[in-house]
Amino acid sequence: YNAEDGYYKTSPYDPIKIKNVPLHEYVWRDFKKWENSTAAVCVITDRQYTYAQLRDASAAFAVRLQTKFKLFKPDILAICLPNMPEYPIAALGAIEAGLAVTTINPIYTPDEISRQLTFSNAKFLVGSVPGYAALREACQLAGKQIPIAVVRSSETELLPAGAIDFFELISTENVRYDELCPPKDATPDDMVFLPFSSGTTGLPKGVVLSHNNISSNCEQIEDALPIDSLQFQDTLPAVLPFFHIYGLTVVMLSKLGKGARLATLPAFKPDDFIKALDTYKGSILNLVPPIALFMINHPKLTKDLASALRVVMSGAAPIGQNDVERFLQKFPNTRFMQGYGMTEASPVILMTPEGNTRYASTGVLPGSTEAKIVPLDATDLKGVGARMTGELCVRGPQVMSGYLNNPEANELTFFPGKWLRTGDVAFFDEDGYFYITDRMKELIKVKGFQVPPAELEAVLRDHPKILEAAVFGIPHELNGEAPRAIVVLRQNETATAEEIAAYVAERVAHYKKLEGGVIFVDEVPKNPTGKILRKDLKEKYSD
Ligand code: AYL
Repeated sequence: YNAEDGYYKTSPYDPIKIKNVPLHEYVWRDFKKWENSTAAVCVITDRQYTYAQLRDASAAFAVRLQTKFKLFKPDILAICLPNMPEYPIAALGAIEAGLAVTTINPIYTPDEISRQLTFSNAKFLVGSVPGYAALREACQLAGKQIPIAVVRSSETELLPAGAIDFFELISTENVRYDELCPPKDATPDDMVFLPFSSGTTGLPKGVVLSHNNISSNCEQIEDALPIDSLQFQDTLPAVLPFFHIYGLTVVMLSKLGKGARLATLPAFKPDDFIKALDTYKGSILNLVPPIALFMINHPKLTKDLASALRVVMSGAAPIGQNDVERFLQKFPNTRFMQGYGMTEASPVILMTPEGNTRYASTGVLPGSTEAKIVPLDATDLKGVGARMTGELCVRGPQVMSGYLNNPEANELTFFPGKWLRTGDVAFFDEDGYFYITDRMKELIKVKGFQVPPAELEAVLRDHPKILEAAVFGIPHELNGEAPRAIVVLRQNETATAEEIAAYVAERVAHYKKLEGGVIFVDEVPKNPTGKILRKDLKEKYSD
């Protein structure tokens, strides 16, 4: 307790050490220990890289970004790739060249991609062969001429016309490593990643994460993991997309720092996923609740098939306590952990500790992290004590400096004293375990992915027949939530729900579809200043 903050919680762990080194150096810090072991293998094609190969390829890419393309700090490189072994080469190579990386969802439509290219002002793109046409179209929409390097999934796959061969850029032949110029005036507080998140309100915004933000979070994760839960050459089926902060930090960067073997999957497909557990002997697994449900319910995926699996960690969306119990009944030799966090915090804010059995809790604060619970109707910003609910606010070395070029959003997102507002409702118990009970922000989560209502509302408003629209989430058994729209048509217009849903589906990535349906109404409930009353929406139109 203190006079300014009221009650607040500190971490049960020792403080972490801030590393103050560039992120690629941090990730490669112990690389000698496992240089000849596999760093990443593709579950579909079996192509693979050892740690030495991965590191050399990244360095070669860094050299060529600088010498061939004249890219230097503070330029931004965009990666729009499904998970594959080359993903970390592109990311860590760009970072070694002194660039920052913005990560784009590879299933985005050209329109969605073009918006992120515009916001981030990216100067170089790395994409896949199947994704190349969409990238070209996105560049056109954004009015940009950006070089596009394309990763072929094999030496025999053809390079599309106009694309640069990524394999040439990472070739270690004839590369002069001494030509690499370390970025001038670099500091570990410089931006290293620019993922996008809608935060508590509005459209997606660029989240500025620094070298120290990410390496701190990796340290925090590592300290909070039970001793035997991450061993050298543990295999991690990497099915959570690397473009999202969960896949990026928790799966890719933190595990490459520890000598794990990433078994990459470009998408979630039942047979490939089972192959990663069975043939590739997946031993630790980060997942989102729908994948846990899949594992519980799929008859082919037996305990014996997953016999190598020691640790499972779920995050990015709530999972029911009974689902955790059902999971453990089917896979009794697997430890089940949970994590909670957000893009704005690199992402981990809470993790269940060693030996946890409180399955309704998302855990305790990792090292050097503090939290307070601010009552929703508070006039001051003082934290309340155990078992009182309110908005969870956090601070720590993993928290972003802010959104890129967006002082208004930053003003809304931080309380004085650098407290990040999570927009989640929570309480902590007597032992410092936190429980997330609700989400007060407008964000919808489908399979752990962000679906910002404001984005769908903008798409709907562009429809010639629509006057006004509002979007909110309704519960969905498998995906967690589904977006539902209420729509006001223009005078004398008629439309069907299917027609509106199809219009949206054409323009957004498939998980953002109006799976929760479309309801026609006479007006959208708003407050006197014209803000949509989202609580009313949920109450009135959720049935
Ligand atoms: P973003 N339980 C309930 N809600 C959650 C949880 C959880 N375990 N984790 C995330 N959320 C919701 O930026 C919550 O509303 O980051 C939060 O504000 O896409 C929002 O999702 C943030 O969404 C891990 C593994 C953290 C994953 C993550 C979350 C990354 C998602 C720690 O170990």
